[in-house]
Amino acid sequence: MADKVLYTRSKGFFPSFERRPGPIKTNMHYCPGCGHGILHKLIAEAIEDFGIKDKTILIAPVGCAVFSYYYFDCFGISVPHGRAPAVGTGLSRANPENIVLSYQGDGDLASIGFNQIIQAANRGENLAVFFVNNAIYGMTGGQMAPTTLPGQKTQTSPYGRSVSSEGYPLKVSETVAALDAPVYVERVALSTVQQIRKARLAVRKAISNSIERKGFSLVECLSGCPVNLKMHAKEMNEFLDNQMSRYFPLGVYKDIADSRDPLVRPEKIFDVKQVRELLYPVKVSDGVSESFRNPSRIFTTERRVKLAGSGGQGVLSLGYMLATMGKLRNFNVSWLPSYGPEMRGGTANCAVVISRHPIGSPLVDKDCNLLVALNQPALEKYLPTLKKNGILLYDESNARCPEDPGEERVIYTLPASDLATQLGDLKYANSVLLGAIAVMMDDLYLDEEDKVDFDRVFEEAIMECFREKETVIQNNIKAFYIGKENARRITRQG
Ligand SMILES: Cc1ncc(C[n+]2csc(CCOP(=O)(O)OP(=O)(O)O)c2C)c(N)n1
Ligand code: SF4
Ligand SMILES: [Mg+2]
Repeated sequence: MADKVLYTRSKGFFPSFERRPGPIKTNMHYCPGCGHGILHKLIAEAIEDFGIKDKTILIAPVGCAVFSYYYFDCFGISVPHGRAPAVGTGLSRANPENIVLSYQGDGDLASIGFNQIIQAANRGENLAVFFVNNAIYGMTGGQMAPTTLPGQKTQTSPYGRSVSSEGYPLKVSETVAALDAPVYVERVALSTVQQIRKARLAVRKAISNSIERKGFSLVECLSGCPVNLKMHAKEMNEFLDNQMSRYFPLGVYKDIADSRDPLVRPEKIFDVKQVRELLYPVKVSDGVSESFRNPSRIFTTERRVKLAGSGGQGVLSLGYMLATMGKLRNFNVSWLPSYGPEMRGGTANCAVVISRHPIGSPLVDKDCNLLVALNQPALEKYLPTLKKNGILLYDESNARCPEDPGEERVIYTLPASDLATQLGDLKYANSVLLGAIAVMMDDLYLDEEDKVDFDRVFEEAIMECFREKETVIQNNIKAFYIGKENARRITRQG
């Protein structure tokens, strides 16, 4: 009698899996008894049975489920912690044919990404969300999660979660179901066979809602993390079915999909002209024509500038002054500061783009035309991003001229910090460097008529940036002219 194969690998999975690297060659990425494996199987089978492999995008979170991309044979994308609802929104709106599955842990969805999921649910995005609630941060070794039970011991709550200190566990299904937009919310448990069968139906219901474009569905899965909870399989199931289910009752919290019509979103716009008209209500020139608001011949092509140094050196204001100049002379400009810990004495940088045309990207990570380096680390880090024939301007009080500056670079320098200190305050170093930028522009870009105008525009930019602080304005203008007097072009390679 021929063997009858009852269970086999779902075609929603790859034909073969990479094993987890390490000494034990048979290990998978998930620990034995982990709930993620069970949910993976339920989703993979649904993908196969619905025949949607070619239009399904599974968003892998930060957390143990990031390993999903080793297993699922559909489209996949990894996103930053908690950001699956935002990325999912983009994926589903850009192409409503996409079936977008947002797979998230409790740390990912209920902690760092809680606002994201609530907003996406409230907008009724066409997403099927699978929320794995294992009451702990599994991947990072068992820290307390927003869903950790009262009294539950974790690495970061060794005496048990105290509700008077850490508050109560977040009830995600109840919260999402209370919103108007979501169409389906159910909480299931990945424990006994009976519960897993219910989970299987819930997974299918959420995916079928997505296929029918009914909007937002969420399936919360109470799931085991036996390794971090230090339980064997039987204990783990008992924990899920008795303790977790008592706090997080299982069941359907909302199911109104049948009463909703399929979502209709605004029509997609692929026409470039139409997009431009919407994005740029003020008409800007498509090319360098007589009608351009700045009739001068300067900057016929886009100028991309990187300014970098240490926090506190005025790098961001220097970039801002430069962008203001462009703005004052009717160019399109962008100024992109890099904030964050860098503001506290580390490195600081910003990017400025000045263009006659609409600016595509404000990032200046490569093909930089001008690098202004206020210290040595900034010079070394960003020199490789400078274009061939690009211009380097550096503060020689803090940085050395590179021995090999690369292909045909034009180099300007001056001791900006020393000159500023002589002027009474190191913080004027940025305006001293602005003076050096003026020299560089005089040499390379400006004709006689423009030169006079540009001194004026530098002054106007300083005035606009330090508005109403008369002494500061005067000192910065003074610093600007000191920079102009002292800047020198030192070499041109090649
Ligand atoms: C922005 C950011 N913050 C913190 C981390 C560290 N981190 C990695 S996984 C994780 C928690 C994951 O827990 P959960 O979402 O519950 O997934 P599980 O592993 O339990 O399935 C954290 C905090 C990170 N990778 N990125
Ligand atoms: S640490 Fe926990 S959640 Fe992560 S794979 Fe292991 S059992 Fe699963
Ligand atoms: Mg977790």
